[in-house]
Amino acid sequence: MTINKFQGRTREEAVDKAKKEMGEAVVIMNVKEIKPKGLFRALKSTTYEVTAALEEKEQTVNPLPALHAPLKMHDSINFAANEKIEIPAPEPASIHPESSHDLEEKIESLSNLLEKKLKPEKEEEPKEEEKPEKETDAPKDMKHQQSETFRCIRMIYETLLDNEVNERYVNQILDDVEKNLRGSASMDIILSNVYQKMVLKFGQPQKIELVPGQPKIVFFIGPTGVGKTTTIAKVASRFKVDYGKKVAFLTADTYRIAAAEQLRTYANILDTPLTVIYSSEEMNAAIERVKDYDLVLVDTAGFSYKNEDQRKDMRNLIESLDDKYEKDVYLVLSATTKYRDLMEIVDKYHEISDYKIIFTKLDETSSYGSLLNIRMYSGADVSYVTTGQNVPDDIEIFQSQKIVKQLLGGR
Ligand SMILES: Nc1nc2c(ncn2[C@@H]2O[C@H](COP(=O)(O)OP(=O)(O)OP(=O)(O)O)[C@@H](O)[C@H]2O)c(=O)[nH]1
Ligand SMILES: [Mg+2]
Repeated sequence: MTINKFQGRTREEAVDKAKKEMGEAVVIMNVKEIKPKGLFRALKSTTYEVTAALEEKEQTVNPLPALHAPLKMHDSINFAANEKIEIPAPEPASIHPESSHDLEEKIESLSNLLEKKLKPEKEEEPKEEEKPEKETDAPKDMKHQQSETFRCIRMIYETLLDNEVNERYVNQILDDVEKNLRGSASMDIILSNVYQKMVLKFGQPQKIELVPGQPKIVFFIGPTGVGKTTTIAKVASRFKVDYGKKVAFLTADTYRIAAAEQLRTYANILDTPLTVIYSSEEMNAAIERVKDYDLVLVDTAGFSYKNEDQRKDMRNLIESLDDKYEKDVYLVLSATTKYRDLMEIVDKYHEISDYKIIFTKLDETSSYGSLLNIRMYSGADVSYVTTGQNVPDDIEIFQSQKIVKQLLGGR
């Protein structure tokens, strides 16, 4: 299979280009609308990017241009024990390095945003009996500052609730911040405290770490249709194409007829071995055959958290992995799932194994509150997030700063 990307001013133009270059038999796999960015975006128009594939008779695998897209994954921040945010120097692979300047800008833009929200109340003409007396004295100034502090905290409280952060966690965060502030504080200080507190609550993202000299085995588990297989393809492409590692696929998803075929398509594209496994013995034997590989990604069947039999099967499979291998289990969750359901899912999947979380479909929601809720509820580390259907582009290492900024009303 050959995959290429084509751009045009309209969908049709992009599709025509694909057909001209790859022939009429080309299959359009995805159409992406690219909105102009930057200062002069009003002067630019939207373009369209088409991902087109062509199945060849001979299954030769070529290095795909689509898989050489610029690297988006990068590390986020480190935390020092004193809860100060420490921003490391950008790694060469980072294309969006965070700097302390960025952080200042974020706080400033958030504080401008809140300022605007507070303004209508500020400009309200005070009632006759509330009008300040001419001569101001220190206690009154203090009172005024305290009420400003209170209003600012209230605004943050409402913004977080609007973004579907659970009230229990909003209270927890703001109580902590209030304790730290001990009295009145400026909006910048309050915001910076809330921001830091929330970033800390999210913790450091946990990405896949390879083990020298042996394959790392990574299981992807989770409810149906959340994006496990697609995420595996994205991760595989990053490790294989961008980092030059040897990657193999196993699939234990033998429940659906098309499931193995979906992964086989990606295996063909990436020229990666795939083994379908029906038992734990087959799993260990298949891993033995790729023992000189760096990474073995195990796809599993999605199932309802209510299905006890499938939960048991999954636990048995994961537990029966030969002890000599290091494993990671990633629970894949859709950011569009209701918080109440997510709570049940994280609890039930805990019966299977400890896990790190991958949130998918961030592009399909604008309320990211459940990310924080689930992180605080489950205590599990967040690792990656996915932001669309495009393989391999739409995945990145979880960046708490980005999400916290949005939860506080920034965009
Ligand atoms: N919008 C959006 N769609 C996604 C994302 N990740 C996956 N999908 C889509 O979600 C659908 C299901 O993806 P799969 O990878 O098959 O999900 P799965 O968890 O393997 O599903 P089962 O194996 O059936 O349990 C597909 O249409 C994917 O393209 C994402 O980040 N954003
Ligand atoms: Mg799947």
